[in-house]
Order: sequence, then C-alpha cells, then structure tokens
Amino acid sequence: MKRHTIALGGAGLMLGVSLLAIPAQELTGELPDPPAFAAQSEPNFVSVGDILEYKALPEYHEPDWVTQKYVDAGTLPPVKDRLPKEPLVFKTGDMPDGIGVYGDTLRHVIGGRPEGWNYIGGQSQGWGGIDIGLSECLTRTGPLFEVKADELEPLPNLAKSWEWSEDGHELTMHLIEGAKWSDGDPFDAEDVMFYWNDNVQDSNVTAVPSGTGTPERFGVNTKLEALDPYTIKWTFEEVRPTQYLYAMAYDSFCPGPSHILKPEHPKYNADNTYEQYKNAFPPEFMNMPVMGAWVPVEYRPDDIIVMRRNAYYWKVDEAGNQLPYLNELHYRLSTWADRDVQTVAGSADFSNLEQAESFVESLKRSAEPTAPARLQFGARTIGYALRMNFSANGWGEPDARGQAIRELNRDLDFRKAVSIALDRQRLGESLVRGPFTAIYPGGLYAGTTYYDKASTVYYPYNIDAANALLDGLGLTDTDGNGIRNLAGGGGDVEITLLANTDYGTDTNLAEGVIAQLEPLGIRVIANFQTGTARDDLAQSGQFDWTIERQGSEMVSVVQGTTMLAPTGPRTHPFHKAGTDGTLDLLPFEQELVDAVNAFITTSDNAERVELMKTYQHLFTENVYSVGLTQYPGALIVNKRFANIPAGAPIFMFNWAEDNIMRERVFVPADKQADFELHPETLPGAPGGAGPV
Ligand code: BQZ
Repeated sequence: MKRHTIALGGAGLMLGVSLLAIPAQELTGELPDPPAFAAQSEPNFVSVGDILEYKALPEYHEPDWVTQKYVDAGTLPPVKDRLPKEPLVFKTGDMPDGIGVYGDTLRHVIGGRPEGWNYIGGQSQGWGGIDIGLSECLTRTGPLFEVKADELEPLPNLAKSWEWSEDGHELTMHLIEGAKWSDGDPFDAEDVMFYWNDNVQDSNVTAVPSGTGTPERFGVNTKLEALDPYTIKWTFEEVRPTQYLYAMAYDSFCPGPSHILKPEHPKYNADNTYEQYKNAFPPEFMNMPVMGAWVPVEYRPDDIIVMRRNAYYWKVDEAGNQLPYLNELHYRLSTWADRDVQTVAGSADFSNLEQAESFVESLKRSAEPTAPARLQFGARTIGYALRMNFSANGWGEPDARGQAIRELNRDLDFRKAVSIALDRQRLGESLVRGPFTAIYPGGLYAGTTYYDKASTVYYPYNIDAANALLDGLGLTDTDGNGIRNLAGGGGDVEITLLANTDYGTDTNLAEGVIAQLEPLGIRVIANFQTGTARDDLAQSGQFDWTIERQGSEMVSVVQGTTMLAPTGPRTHPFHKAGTDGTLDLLPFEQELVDAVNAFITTSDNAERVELMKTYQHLFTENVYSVGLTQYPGALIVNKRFANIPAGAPIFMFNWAEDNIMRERVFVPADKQADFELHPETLPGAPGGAGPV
C-alpha cells in the first residue's frame, strides 16, 4: 500500500500554487483492493419456505406458569384462543438448535434513549433492537442473509401471502387472520390503513423515527386500499415493482395499534396538535400494545427498559409452542461502547461490534477460553461517508453562509477537492490497525451483490491537486488569515460538520476529516450532537456536511432502494425538496434517479446488474458522497444462547437484532441464568404501571 506523504501545512496554500486545471482523468487512480478478510462463518443458505409457513397445528403450548397463574385463574384466554387461525410457524429444520425451551432473559445494552412508544408517529425507542422487536411489519427482510441469492424475496410476516394481477399493477396482500395486539385487540386492515392514510400520507407526521415512511418509498402515486379486514390491495404505476416488498418490511411499514393511536391523531381529535399526537405515549406509559414478542413493562430513565413476553404473540414452533422462548428482555440505557464492553465481559448478552476502535480489545477478551461470549466477524458491511447537503432551494432554511456552502457542495470540482484532500488509508488506520478497514470511495460497498469495481471511480489522495482545484474555483485567501475566502471577496469558507456523539467512531472520523482538510485552507467546524438531536438535524436538512454510517441501501441495494437517489421529495438523506416542494436535482442526480427507478421497475436481473453499474459509475465519478472507510462488524452473543443462525451479519438487510430472529432464540434448561426481574408475570393493561 503506497504510503501517503503527510499533507502540506497551510504553507502549501501560501505558495499560491495554482497548477493548470488538471484534466479529470489525471485525478483518478487505481482503487486498492480491500485487505483480505474472511467472514468467520457462512450462513446455511435456504429457501424462504424452509424458514417458516402459516398453518394451524393440532395443539398449542405456553409456559406452565402462564397456564397456572393466568389461564386457570380466568384472567387470560387459553393459548389456542389467543393465537391466529394459522399462526406463523418457524420450521425446525432452519433452527440451528431445534425446538427450544422457555425461560431466561436477553440482556441488551444500548446507547439510545426512548422518546416514547409512538413509533409510527416518528418516535424513537432508543434503537438497539427495541423498535425492531416491537414493530412487526408487513414483510420481513432481516433473515434474508440466509436465503439463496436466486430466491431472494422478502419473507411474509403480518402479510402472510400476496399475488400480483395479470397486468402487474396490482398487488393483493392477505394479512394474518386472528392475530391480536398484546392487549388482546384484533390486528387487521384498520391498523394498516391508519398507518398508510394518517401517518405515511399525512405530511404533518414523520412516519417512523428514521423518516423513511414517505409515500414515494412505495412508488410515486401508489394507492393502498382495504378490501376486507384481512385483505389489502396496492396499486402501482409501475409494472410488478417487487422492490416495494422490501419497503413493506422494517423500518417503513410496521403498523401501530390504531385502537389507541387514532384517538390521539388530530384528524380524529380536534383538541390535539400533531406534536401532542407524536408524544401521546411517553416512555413512562407502560404495556404499549405491540405485535412484537415482548412488551415494555418497566422504564427507569437512564437505567433500564424491561420487557415481558407478549401472551398474544402470533408465532409458534412446529411443536405448537407459542413464542418467544425468552420470557424477558432488558435494554440497559448506557452507551454503545459499553454494549461491547458489557457483552464481552458477560454482564450483557448481545452486541453488534460496529465501532472499529473496540475491535482489538473485544477480540482479545473473546479469545480467552473462559470468555462468556462468542464473537464472529461478518463481511465488510459497515461504511462511513462524508455527505454534503445538495439542496440549494431551501431545504433546512440555510442562512447566507449556509447557502453559499450548498452552492459549493453542488460543484463537482469542490467535491473532488475535498475527496482527494482526504487520506482514507490513514482515516481507517486511525480507528484500528490490521486487515479490517478498507479505502471506501463512496457508492455501493465492495464485496456486496451489485458492486462492480470497474464501474467505481476512485480519486486518490492528492493535496496539491486539491488546492489547485479550489484555486480554480476562485476560493483564495483574500484576507491573508490562512482560510480561503468565498469567491468575489466573500467571507471565510467555513463549513459545519454534523456528527453523532453517541459513537466514538463517528466523532473520531469527523475529527480526522477536520484535521486533514486544514491544508486545504477551509475551516471545518464540528457540530457534534447526540443521536436523536443529530438525526433530527440531518432529517430536516439543517447541516452543511454530515459524517454518516450508511444504511442498508449501500449494502444490499434492494433494501431501501428508493433512498439510493432523490427519487421523491422526502426520500433522500442529503437532498430533500426545498420549501417550494421541488427538488433542484443536478443533471447527474437525475441520471441516478433514472437508474434507480429503472432498477425498481425491472425484474430482469441482468438489467439490474447493469443499472447498478451505471449507478456506481455516476455516483463515484460525481463524488455524490465522499466515501471514507469500510469495515466488517462482528456479532457478540453470550454463549448460553441457542438458535443463533450461522453467519448472521450484524448489518445487511437489517440489523442482527432482526437477523437472528430473537423470538426463536432460547437458553437450554441446564444453562439458564436467573436474570428475570419480573419472573412469572405478564404485561398488564395499556398504560398500567407494570407487569401483573
Ligand atoms: C443496532 C441498531 C438497531 C439508526 C441506530 C442508531 C440510530 C440511527 C441506527 C446498531 C443502533 C446500533 O443503530 O448502533 O448496532 O443495534 O441500533 O436499530 O445509530 O442513531 O438513527 O439508523 O440503526
């Protein structure tokens, strides 16, 4: 690997070295291959039908204490009456350790904090698997990591089956029949339509905390209607856009309990504002009705959220045992780095090792024979990029300085200068040395399905050319203070860089970028915010640049596809519509949108491969975002747990909290620990103080 010379100090700028405009092709270079790094285990690839089916079983079972303390006491219906006509049945053949037993607790540690329980109204529960567990969605994609590549399609979930019309414009979906919310209220199309009509379609609501619940996520002018309580029908402009089945999974189509949300929604409650609707169920509100396997029964601020098994959960194993096997979940409210430390030490049970700075210590501790947890690295699916705000027509309402930066962000020579002023090798090594990090030029990740190296344009480190490009843009230091000025005698070039302080990696990379851009003579100012505040600023366009750990769209392409380009006014993470509702796309952005839309509407795989090559070339040649570094994550799980699928990645179509299918994870009887805080209890009534 060619060592980069240390960047010239500001002096390099003072020389006023204004090289002749360098032809674009001389700025490109050969992208180094990522260091060899083999994932430590591979999935056992299966078909969708090998994982689950929906069918009635001759008998059903539940933990003995549920029968004795609740059913026999007449406070809970018998388990067969709490289950749907045809429950979702997990097939034993796909369960690594087979049929499980009831008992024990899965102890998570998380770095987020709950805003409240109105997920579809835009509230975060603190991440780390809480919302993934609560929010069951029409389809499911997390477990697709183990599905054969040529049979890839979202798993059925709340939607148990679907069929396309002859002309491919209509998709009829059949919902599971007879499933109930954790308070016994029936789940049906009313919940689906409340989510679609009064959250996705209502622009006053940020549907789901990541903001992905936008109409265009499901196709422009797409319609959805309920034909009966268990049948819904989608109508698309495109022909057979199977892509949207991925959007019907987490996080963008997970209906909420309409029976308690609707009365708080301003459309049905004239006394409520949208803010009051969003905040109607604060973290203190217990036993929020969920479709997930566990229900929040205890919340202690900055300490813990405790969840107990949902007695109405609508999934079973092939022996008829109602899931989940685990009675209780904990979410210790700490930091993300502490999640790694506690899981490796054995005081917690699960972590996505995703901050490269923790790799060496975690590996060392996990290698000890007495280590309580097993650690397994997967593929390089964690990637960071510097993203620039491309909106010049008002998104985020920038001031004059911010507007000037937006204009610069839209200039390719400016983006190239920033890109080639960064030493990606050093940035990666600043996180962790060894074969982990790889130079990431932006776009789709190396090593993933649709990645094509030949279509990837790489602009290697070249500080002199970077300075020359900025000189060529007229950004010279006219007042001699060592900082370039905006063209035409403007003020200093000052750029704010938004980063998430919940993660050391995010701020470390931000600081590395700030330091490496000093020789360019532009002042980059850290705007470090905690998770929720950062997410809000990023989603509302209040940033110049952000350091971003990217989503699944850069890994799988099929998950979050519409986010790959500004395909709608509110779909793209760093280019949303301005105050007039329009998108001021640059020509290459329109070409990206066209490639993504064509990808969505074709089912011809060869065509899709070619479209993603076009996408990758456009994205990287135009430095749509400035790729920084890419590295693998590792799943750390306490050794007492069984049914952890081989090769489960921490992040691919979704996070590992979904991928490992926690509802069928168990602890063998002879390994069970006594961590339950509310043993032999069930969640109480909605709003109730705690378990009963
Ligand atoms: C995993 C994940 C499960 C969100 C969140 C958090 C938010 C983002 C992102 C990850 C956390 C963990 O990621 O880092 O390992 O457990 O929760 O949801 O970063 O701030 O907004 O997109 O998923």
